Amino acid sequence: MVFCFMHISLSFFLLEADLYKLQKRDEGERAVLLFDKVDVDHTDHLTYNELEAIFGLFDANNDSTVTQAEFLSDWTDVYKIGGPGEAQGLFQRADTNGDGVITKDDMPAIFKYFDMDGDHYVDLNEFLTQWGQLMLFPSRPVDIGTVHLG
Ligand SMILES: [Ca+2]
Ligand SMILES: [Ca+2]
Ligand SMILES: [Ca+2]
Repeated sequence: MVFCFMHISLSFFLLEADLYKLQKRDEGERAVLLFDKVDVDHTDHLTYNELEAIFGLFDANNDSTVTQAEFLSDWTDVYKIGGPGEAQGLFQRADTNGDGVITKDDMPAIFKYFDMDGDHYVDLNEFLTQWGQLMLFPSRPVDIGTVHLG
């Protein structure tokens, strides 16, 4: 009985560890997939409109406004990019004017963040570099208990 319990715990632990490794390994790949999804003309750089389309992916009801609930549910359930704490931190970063939603008004600052050399294109290197920075420092620590979905 005890052995059985230990075995189940160990299996669970290994599964968790595998999932964690998978997530870590796929982080860069996920970013590339996201990039490719919106780089519709396959020029390996994103224009302003193409970068904006990334945020369109999270606008579930197509009202041109990405709410925190839409962002969290797409981030964790639809695209399975990461966990809710990370998503909440990123949402706060992306809501550059702090009005509680991501809209076209936030895009100029977001584009400027990604376009490191200011040539009005976000190339794959810039995208991966800045995306990695966001993942390393997803905003200030957040209290997951304050996340209310739906
Ligand atoms: Ca929406
Ligand atoms: Ca905003
Ligand atoms: Ca650039």
